Amino acid sequence: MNAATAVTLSRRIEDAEDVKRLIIEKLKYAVGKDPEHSVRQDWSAALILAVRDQLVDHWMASTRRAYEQDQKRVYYLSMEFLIGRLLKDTIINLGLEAPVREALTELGADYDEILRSEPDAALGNGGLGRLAACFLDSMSTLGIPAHGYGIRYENGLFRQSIHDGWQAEEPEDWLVTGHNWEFERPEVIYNIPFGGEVITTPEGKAVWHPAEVMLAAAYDTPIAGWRGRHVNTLRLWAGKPAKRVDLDRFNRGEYLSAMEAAVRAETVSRILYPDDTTEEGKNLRLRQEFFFTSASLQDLLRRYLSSHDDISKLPEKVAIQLNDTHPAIAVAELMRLLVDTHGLSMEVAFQLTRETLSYTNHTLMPEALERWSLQLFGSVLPRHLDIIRWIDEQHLRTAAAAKRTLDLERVRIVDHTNGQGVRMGHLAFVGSHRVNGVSALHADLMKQTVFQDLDSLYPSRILGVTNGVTPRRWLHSCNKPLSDLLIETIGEDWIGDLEAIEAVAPYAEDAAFRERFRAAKHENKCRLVAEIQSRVGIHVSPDAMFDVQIKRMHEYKRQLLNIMEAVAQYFAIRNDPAADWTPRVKIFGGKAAPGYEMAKLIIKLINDVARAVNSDPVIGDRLKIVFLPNYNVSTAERIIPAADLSEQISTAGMEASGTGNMKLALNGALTIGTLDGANVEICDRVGRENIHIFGLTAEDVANYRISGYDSRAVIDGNETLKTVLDAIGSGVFSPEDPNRFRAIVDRLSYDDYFFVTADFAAYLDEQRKVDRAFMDKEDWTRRTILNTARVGWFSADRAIRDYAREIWNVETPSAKEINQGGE
Ligand code: 26W
Repeated sequence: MNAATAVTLSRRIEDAEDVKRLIIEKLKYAVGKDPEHSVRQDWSAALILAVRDQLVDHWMASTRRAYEQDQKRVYYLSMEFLIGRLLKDTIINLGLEAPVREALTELGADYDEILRSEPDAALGNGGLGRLAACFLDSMSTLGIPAHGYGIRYENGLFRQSIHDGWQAEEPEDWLVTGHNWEFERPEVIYNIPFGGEVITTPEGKAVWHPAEVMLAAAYDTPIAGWRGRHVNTLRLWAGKPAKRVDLDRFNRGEYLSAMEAAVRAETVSRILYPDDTTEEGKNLRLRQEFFFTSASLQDLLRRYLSSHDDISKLPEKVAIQLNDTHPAIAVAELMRLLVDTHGLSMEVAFQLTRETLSYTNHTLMPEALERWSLQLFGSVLPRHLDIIRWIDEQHLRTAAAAKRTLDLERVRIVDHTNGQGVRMGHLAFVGSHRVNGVSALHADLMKQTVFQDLDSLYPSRILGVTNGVTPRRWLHSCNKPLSDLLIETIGEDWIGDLEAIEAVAPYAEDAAFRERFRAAKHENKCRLVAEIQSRVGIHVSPDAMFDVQIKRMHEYKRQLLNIMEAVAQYFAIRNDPAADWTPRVKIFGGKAAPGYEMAKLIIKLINDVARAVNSDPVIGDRLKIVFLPNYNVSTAERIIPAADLSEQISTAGMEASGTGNMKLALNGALTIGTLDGANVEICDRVGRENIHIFGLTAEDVANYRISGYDSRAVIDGNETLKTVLDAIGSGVFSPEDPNRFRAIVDRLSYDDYFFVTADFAAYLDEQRKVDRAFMDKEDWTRRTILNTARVGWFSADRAIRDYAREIWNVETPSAKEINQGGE
C-alpha cells in the first residue's frame, strides 16, 4: 500500500450532525457559497455531492474486488438510459433518509423541495431506456460487476407542453445546471474514426484510412444498488473534436470554418433521437451509434488487457449485451478491433465476437427494425461494410448447408433485393450467441415472424427473458404509504427480494388490513389530486376511480380506443344522469414523437374531449379527463401509486412486453388489458379473476391480417361506435374546426391497422365490468392486494438473474444472501 492509500479518510455519515457538517462543507468548498446566501440549487448540489461521497468507498471497493477476484464483467450497451432523478433513490438505498431529512430541517431547507429541484435525466424515449436504468439498479443490487455504456446527450428527450390542446416541444437541458453525480474522466479518451477508404496492402491486409477522427470523452456516474454495498458505473460518452480549432484556417481569417470540425464532433452527443427516425437524420444517427459503440468496446478491451494477456479468453471474462440493434455495429467493430488492432484472424475474431455478444430485441414492428442504405453505410463505415460482407458470406454458407429450403435472400445481412441495405437485426442476430425477446409471447412471435428463418438456422439461440422493474424505485421509494404498510406487516425482505412480497397475500382476507391498504391508496390519490389541480387546473375527486394510461403516444398503444370509450361514456351519462354511475377520472400522460402527426392529433383529441366533458355541468364528478403534460420518470413516480386502473390495451402482438403494466400492478392497480406482451404473464400470476382481459388475441390479429378485416361493417353494426365516430368526425368536440379529426375517423373506417374498431365493443363491455367491480370496495381492495402480492416475479432482479444464468454465464448471490448483507 502506498502512502496515499494509507491515509484514512472518513466521511461516513452516522447521524444528522454528520450530514449537516458535510452539506455545509460542500456548500462552501465545492459549490463556493455561503449558507446565508444559498438558493435551492446550491443546497441541492451540496446534498448530491455529500451523498455521492458516500458511494465512493464502496465504488472503489467494488472495482478492486472485480480485479482481485478476476470476476467476469457485464457491459450493457444502450443508446438510452432513462434514469430520471437519482437523489432520493440513492439516499434510500444507503438508508440515509432519516438523518438527511433531519439535517435539512435543522438547516432550514425543505427536503422534498430539494428532491424536486434535481433535473429529471431523460436520456431515453420510453420503456427500452427505463429498462436499462432498472437493470443498472439490479446489477448493482446483485453485486454483478457491470458497466452501463451510453451517450451523454446534452439534450435529452424534449420537454412537452400543451398549448390549446396541442403538443409543443421544447429542448430539454438537464445539463445546464450541472450534473453533480458525474465524474469527468479527462484521461479516458478514445479516437473514433469515420469515413475515408480501405486500402489493401500487397500482403493482403486491409487498412482503413479514415477521412476524419473525433474523440469520445468519458463521464462516470456511480450507481448504487439496494443497501449501497456494491456500486457500478454508468459511463456516458461525449463527443469532442480532435483539435478545437483548425489553426491554418484560423490564421487565414476563416474563423467560423476553423471551428467546423469541432462543432461536428460535439454534435454527435448533442441530442437524443426521438423514436420516429426520419431520412435526413439518418447520417447523424448512424454516427451516434458507431461513436458510442466504438468508444465502449475500446474501453472494455483496454480494461480486459490491463489484467489479462490472452485475448482469446475474452468471452470467459466479458459479456456484452446489446440493447436492441442501436449498438449492433458492435459485431463489426469488435471484429475490426480484434483483427486490425490485435492481429487475430477473421475466423477467430468472429468466434470470439459471437461468444461475447448477445442481443435483446424490443420490437417486431417492421418500420422500427433498423436498416442502413449501403451507400450511407459504406461512406461512413467502409471497413465495417467489408467485415459485414465477410460475415454474411460465412452465414450464407451455413444457410446453404442447412437441410431446409430457405429463401437465401431473406436471411442475408446485406439485403441485395430492391430494398438494398444492411439489416441491423440480422447482423445482431448472426453476431450473437443468444438473442432474447422481452416477454414469453414476444419471444414466440420472434420465432414465428421476423426471425423465423434465422431461428431455423440457429435453433435455441432465441430465448425469452421477461422484463422486470426495480422494486426500490417503483414501490419502496415512490410509494411510501404502501411501503410502510408492507414493512410493518411482512417485514422488509421484499425490497431486496421482491418475490417475498407474496407473504402479504393472506392479508387480502383481513378487513382491517384492507382498510389500511385503501388508506394508503387514498393518501397517494389526494397528493395527485393536488398536483392535477395545480398543473392543469382541473378539480377531481379522490373517491373516483383513477383510470391511468401513461406511456409514449403511439397508435399501437391505442390511447384512441381509451378516449373513444370516454366519449361513449360521456354520451351515456348525458342520456341518463340519474343512473348509478361509477365516478372516474381518466388520466393520460405521454409524449408523441415530434414528427408523428397522428399521435399528436390524438393528444389534441384527448384534450378537446376533456374540455367538453370537464366543463359540462351535467357530468360533474361522474367523468373527468386529464392530460398531464410532460410525462417522464418523475411524474410516473407520482401517478403510479395513485392509480386504481391500469390501461394496457395495445393491439395484441404489438407491445413487446410493457413495464408500466408491472409497476402499476405492483402498486395495487387492476389491469384492463389485451393478451399482449407481459400482460399474458401478469394474468397467469395474478389469476384470471384478478385482471380484466378483453379483445383479440395475437393469433386473431395475425389471422385478420391474412384474411382481411372490414372495419366499415363493424362500425355499421355497432350503434355506439357509429355515434362516437360520427361525433368525433363531425366536429362535436372541435366546433371551431369541424374537420379537425376527419383523418382519425377515415383511418378507422378504411384502414384500421390497429384494430381499434374490432376491439371497441369488447373493451366497453369490460369497462362496465370494471365499473361494477369498483363499486364493491372490499372485493376490489382484495383483488388489488392480490395483484401486489403476486407480481413479485416481475422484479428486475429476477430478470437480471435470468440474463446472468442463461446469457452471460455469471454467478449471482441468492436472495437470502442479498438480504443478509455482508460485503
Ligand atoms: C430511434 C429508434 C428507436 C425506436 C424505438 C428508439 C426507441 C424506440 C422505442 C421507444 C423502444 C422501446 O422503448 N421499446 C419498448 O421496450 C420496452 C422494454 O423492453 C418494452 O417493454 C416495450 O414493450 C417496448 O415498446
